[in-house]
Amino acid sequence: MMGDLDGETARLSAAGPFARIDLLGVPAWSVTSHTVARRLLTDARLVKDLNQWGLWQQGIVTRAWPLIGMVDVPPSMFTADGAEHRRLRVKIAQALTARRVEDLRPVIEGYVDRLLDDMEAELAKSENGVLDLKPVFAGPLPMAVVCTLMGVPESEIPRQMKLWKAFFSLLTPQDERLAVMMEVNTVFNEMVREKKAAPGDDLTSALILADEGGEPMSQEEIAGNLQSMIAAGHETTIGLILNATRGLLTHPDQLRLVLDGEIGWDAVIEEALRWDPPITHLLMRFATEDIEVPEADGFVIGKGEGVVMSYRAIGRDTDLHGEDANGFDIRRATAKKHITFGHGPHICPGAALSRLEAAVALPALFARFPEMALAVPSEELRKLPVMTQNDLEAFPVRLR
Ligand code: STR
Repeated sequence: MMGDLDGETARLSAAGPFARIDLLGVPAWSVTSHTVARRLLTDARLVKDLNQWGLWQQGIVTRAWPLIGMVDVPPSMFTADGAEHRRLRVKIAQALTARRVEDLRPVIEGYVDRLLDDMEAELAKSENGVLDLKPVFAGPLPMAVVCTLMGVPESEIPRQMKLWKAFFSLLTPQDERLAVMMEVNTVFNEMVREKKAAPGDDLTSALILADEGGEPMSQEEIAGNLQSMIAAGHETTIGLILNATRGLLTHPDQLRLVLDGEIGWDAVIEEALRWDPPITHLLMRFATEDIEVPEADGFVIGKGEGVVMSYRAIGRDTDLHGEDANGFDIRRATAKKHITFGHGPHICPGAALSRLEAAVALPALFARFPEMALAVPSEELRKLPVMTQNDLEAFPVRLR
């Protein structure tokens, strides 16, 4: 299922707005239609609360399931519904302001320049002018940025990289994955305690302080939010930077338009988000009652069933994007209608930061290495063995 992503997306879309899927032995519905997804993402009968899942209630899904880390996680904005969810999101909105994101611009520029300098140095040593863009550029940037934002010390970065890699990989033995989840939770609970004692100018401290007014967040909820944000804030943006770069390198005519200033980087970023989203499938929501979906000819999601948002298929919905939805086209008029960041109450709170990182990183990369080209055919780029995320094993490029 995972090797051939285009094939998987095409098969799902061909099955209709709802595709019956098998998630490593567990059945669920995959939503592939833009309209149906938008409708369901604002339907209060479809919830994040794991206890509403029939297969979980019956003990058929347990902690032994390899994807359990996507649904059975500490309480946070990601797992909450309704009024509880609003209580948590208000605190996030108070802490992760547009201002705090914009203040990161010089930080991002600094990291990008440093990574590009290091790449030049590497290149001088290399014989063939080929480097893997992932470990030297796309990989380190988002983790460095999200750690700066959250006030996670730089010394912690290598461990976080290692933990999340193991968390997402399907090759990780399950007992190890469960240990990783515990370790992550311990780290963030510890960090909340430390920042409470000695607050800094960072998001973690702002979250703790946002706690002062209104109904407070528990220590566990603050830690849960932090680990959600570090997971979401690094894995996904790596995918955005690499997938956008891939789109441009495989469409040199479009790259030309961008480098000549005829089309803006924002158009590149939005089309990349639509065409090859960093998230393939978002797990999971559960129906608290039978839900009839008029937009899908009256299809009924049964009470207790699980629903997955298949954002890659949704981005290629031909009803919205036309018959050439599989193609990368930065001139596409419908590109910015994509819902790759979700829709409704759970819409990604980090979207602006992710767009900012891509908007700084991509032009700087192409300005420094205008002759950059893929060093292997695009079809040979291998996906990581991860079911839900769309991230590559390696991204070899010839820089000169
Ligand atoms: C990872 C494990 C954890 O401790 C908490 C979360 C909640 C947020 C999740 C995150 C997860 C996995 C990656 C997600 C993120 C929200 C957005 C991100 C799903 C389950 C995406 O990949 C879009």
